[in-house]
Formats: sequence, structure tokens, C-alpha cells
Amino acid sequence: MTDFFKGVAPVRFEGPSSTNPLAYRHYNKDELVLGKRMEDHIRPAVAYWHTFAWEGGDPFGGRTFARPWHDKGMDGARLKADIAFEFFDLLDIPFFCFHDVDVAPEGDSLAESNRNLRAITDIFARKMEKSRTRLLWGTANLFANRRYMAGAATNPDPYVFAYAAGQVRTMLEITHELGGANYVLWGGREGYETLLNTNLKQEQDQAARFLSLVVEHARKIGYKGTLLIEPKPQEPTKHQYDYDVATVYGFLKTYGLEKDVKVNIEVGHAFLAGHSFEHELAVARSLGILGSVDANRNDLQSGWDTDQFPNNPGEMALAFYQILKNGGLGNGGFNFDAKVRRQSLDPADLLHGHIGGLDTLARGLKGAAAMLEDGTYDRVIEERYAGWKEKGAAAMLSGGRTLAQIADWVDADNINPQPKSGQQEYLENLVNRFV
Ligand code: XUL
Ligand code: CO
Repeated sequence: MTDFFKGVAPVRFEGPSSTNPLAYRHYNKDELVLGKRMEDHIRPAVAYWHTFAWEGGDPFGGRTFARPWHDKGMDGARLKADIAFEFFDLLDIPFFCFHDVDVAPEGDSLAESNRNLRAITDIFARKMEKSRTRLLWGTANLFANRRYMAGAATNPDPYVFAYAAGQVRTMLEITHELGGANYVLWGGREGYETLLNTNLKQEQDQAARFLSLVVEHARKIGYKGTLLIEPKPQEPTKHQYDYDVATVYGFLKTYGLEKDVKVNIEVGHAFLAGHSFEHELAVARSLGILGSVDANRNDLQSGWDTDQFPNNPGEMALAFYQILKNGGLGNGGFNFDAKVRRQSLDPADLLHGHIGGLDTLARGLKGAAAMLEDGTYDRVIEERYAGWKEKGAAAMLSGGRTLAQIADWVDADNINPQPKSGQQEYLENLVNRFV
């Protein structure tokens, strides 16, 4: 045991009336919701980068956090791994996620970086034999190093594409070896700063080729987890190709990859794209590509991706409604892609962030489950579209009628549609009964 969390007792469920700030008040992992354990619905994960790699810097000032693993190279990386697994145990969290560069320092060559990475992921493998925490997903950081400033897969320089392929090959194999349930690709630099120097078609073709290579390699090594693209419209790049769920689907369809790849939807990214989290989930659900979630929230006044912990149970209930209607997240889960603020210096702050996030998810899940159990909301939606079950209407939808036949039908039956209320206020009030 390290002394980083000295004196902190394991965080456990104590119920809504508990005043212990280091206890769960709503997240009760074994509680059955719609017949399934809460933990199995949520599948929550700690993000290694925000919780252990982030130093509290912002564009105007550097590190604010004093962590014992900083500036200590591989010794620091080993200490960080020890503390990470202590944290997972304290929270009793079933999953974690990491990028290659979060866990070990980069070397002077890809081979050296990979040696450092392997040294730490071997430690993970040993720790995972004793811990209950599993890998929700692994990913390669193809955006921080300056070699990636003009993109990784979409870089005009083919050597950068090759280097990125080298990183992904290793991280995909490590994810597979550690039993990772998913592998994520987030294209933070796949986009452009100016169209003046950009060949869009060339870059799209490169991105698709890269993704095809990843799909092929995953198959070749027998990886059965889900491959996920994480959409984001901008930041760090002015325009990113994986703008939102719909754009990603268009890209996957164009290159015939829509059966091989799903999406990892992040709350703050949805917002940056001018959508809600609920919208992105609903689109992914309707397209059959809902894979996993990065749980967080943006500060709505700041206009950028602040990666704060979720704290709005009402919004979370609408999100969970989409997820439950999707039949759950399958291999996916809720990765806390969220960080404490740069003034939140104490180890305990890391716990408070995750505890609040988990309680918010639990309340959202229970709200959505109550909506479903009540059934009124589903019935209203069902009734709104019930007209399409009528014979003539069904024939229009299934392709059984031409445009002219439909027009003739309107004349023959003197069809004269009468507008009906969309009932938005009624529905808003109805939903609020459950959250
Ligand atoms: C950045 C972001 C990433 C991805 C993984 O906004 O969300 O952390 O989740 O690369
Ligand atoms: Co993310």
C-alpha cells in the first residue's frame, strides 16, 4: 500500500440519508433495476488520463497538482500504477480506461515507447489477477506529440500515418491481452486548421484506410471487443472529421465499415456539436451503432470541453432512457472522461468527483427505469405513430405504393389530415415525475 490515500476508507453505499461525503448515496452496485444489477447497467470506468496523468494545467498556467509520481520516469509510472489500482479498490469500480502515453513515458523511438508501455501493462496484468477492476477500453494517444500536429491517419506525411499505425498495433494488442471490452479511436487531430492547405478527399481516404487496417488487425489477432470511434466536432483541431454521430455514420457507410465500428458518445462532445447527449444517443440507437459512453459535462458558459463530472440526474435519465431502449450498452459502459478542477488539489477530490458522478448515473438509471415501468411515456410515443399501422399507411412505408397511387388515394378517400398536439409540455411534466 502507498500512503497516497492514507486514512481514506473504502467508499460504499450508505443510502440517500447518509451525510458521509465519502459514501455512495444512490449508487448501489448490487441493487436490481429492471432485473439487472446497477453495476451491470452502468459498467463505470475511471479514466487514467484525467485522474492520474493530468497535472492541473490550463492555457495560462502549468501544473497545480503535486503528485508523488510526477517527474520520476518509469519509477513514477510504477508508483502511479500502484496508486491507480488502490483508487479502483477504494471506489469499488469495475472498469478503467487508458491511453498508451497515460501509463508510461514515451521513449526516443517507437520501440522504446513500446518497451516502457509493456513494462507497465505487464504490471496491470498482474494487478488485475488480484483486483476486480477490468479494462473497459484501451486507446492510443495520436494527438499530443508534435508529430501529430497535422493529424495521425490524415496527416499529409505518410510516415506519420505509419507511426500512428505502429502505436495502434501495440495498444490494440495490449487491449486484447488485458481482456479489454472495447478499443477506442478518437481523432483529435484528424481534421484541419485551414482548408487552404487541406485535400479533404485524400484525408478521408487515409482515415478510412487506417480504420480498415485496424479492423483487419483486430480480426487477425482474434480480438472480439468492439471498435469505437469517438465523435467530436472540434478542439483541439478547428474542424474534426468525426464531427458527430451522424457524420461518423456517413463516413462508415461510405467506406463500408458500418458493421465493424460503433460510436463512443461523450456528453461534452455532443454539446460542442450543437446537440444534446440525449440526441447523440438517440441517433446512434436509431442507426444501431451505440457502443459506449464518455460521461462528463461541459460548463455551459465556457464554450469548450471542460470535462467536469456529471451532476444532472434529469438529463441523465433521458440519456438512460435511450440506452435502456437500446437494450443497454453491450460491451460498452460509462467511462468518466472527467477531471477535477485545477484547484481541487487533494486526493480526496478525486474520490468526490467519481462519487458524485456515480450517484448521478444511478439516479438517471433509476429515473429512466421508472419511466419505462410506468409505461405512459412509451404509450404516448406509440400512439403518436399509430396511424402508420393502418393498411394504406403501412403500404406507403413498405414501398407498396407509388407516388401517383398515393396521390390518387388522397383524392379517392378525400383524405384531409387534422393536426394534433405534440404535447411537449405534458411530456416534460410527465418525465419530471420520474427524475
Ligand atoms: C478528448 C477525449 C479523449 C478520448 C480518448 O476530448 O474525449 O480523451 O476520450 O482519446
Ligand atoms: Co472522451
